[in-house]
Amino acid sequence: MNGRACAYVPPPVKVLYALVAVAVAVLAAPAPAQAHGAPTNPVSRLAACGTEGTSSGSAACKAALAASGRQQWADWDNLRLPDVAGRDREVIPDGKLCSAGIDRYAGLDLPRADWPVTRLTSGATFAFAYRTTIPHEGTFKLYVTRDGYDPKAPLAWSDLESKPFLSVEDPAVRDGTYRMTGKLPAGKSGRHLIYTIWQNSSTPDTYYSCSDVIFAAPATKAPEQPATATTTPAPKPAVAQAPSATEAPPAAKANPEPVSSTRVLPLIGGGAAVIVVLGALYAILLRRKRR
Ligand SMILES: [Cu+2]
Repeated sequence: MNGRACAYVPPPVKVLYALVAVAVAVLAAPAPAQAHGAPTNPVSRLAACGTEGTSSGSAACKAALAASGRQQWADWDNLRLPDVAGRDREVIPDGKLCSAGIDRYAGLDLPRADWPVTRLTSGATFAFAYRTTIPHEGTFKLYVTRDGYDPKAPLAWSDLESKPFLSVEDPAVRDGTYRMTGKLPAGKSGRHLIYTIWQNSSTPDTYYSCSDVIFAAPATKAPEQPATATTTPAPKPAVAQAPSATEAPPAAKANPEPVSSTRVLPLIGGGAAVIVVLGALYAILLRRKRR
């Protein structure tokens, strides 16, 4: 061998170099955000159609999965783009707002009027819920579609009102869900879409979600109308229960499970027992006084 042999690197050392190079590349790359989240009340298309939603069998979800070339959406919490930094309208083209232009979610952009829908009361105070699998810091901005919105036309940026009707920075997380209380847009009726943008401050990501809703006019009678939503089945009865549909009403926030009548009854029974005992004590006291 001649002098050039000194450049020869024995195979085990080459492997070591390669491993070091890979390790450096991995460490140098920005850490990808772990999971993530999606609106569950009003439920987003992806949360409703995903593996943790209960609408994946609906016609809309089936069509959306097919159009995305997917069997299922286990990654229902992962609709995000890096480094948008508030330039949403520049980065995401019209017609692709619901997928944020990401191919594996493309079917979410299908213009149809039978997406799983949440019924809301226009102008009411509402407890918005955004499930989080791993929390991030950031700001949620919720936009509603303008009057005259057509669910059967591709959704364009110009279909949204220019300003969010709700903007919340770092809301509290309870039971794995961001909770935001706010006023629903007033003067809305019929089918609309709520577009949620969650721009992280603790990661480079922004999350995008489309939630289909139907606004009812506020009831003129019925004071104390609770600001709850019912996620109704889109086309068929067995379909559209979102994760949110199982959430307890605001009065029972401490309890993540629905308060069933079988659990309420013992409470009532206990209350009755207390009243009986108090009544008996009172009767005894009265008797003593009379003596
Ligand atoms: Cu994440």
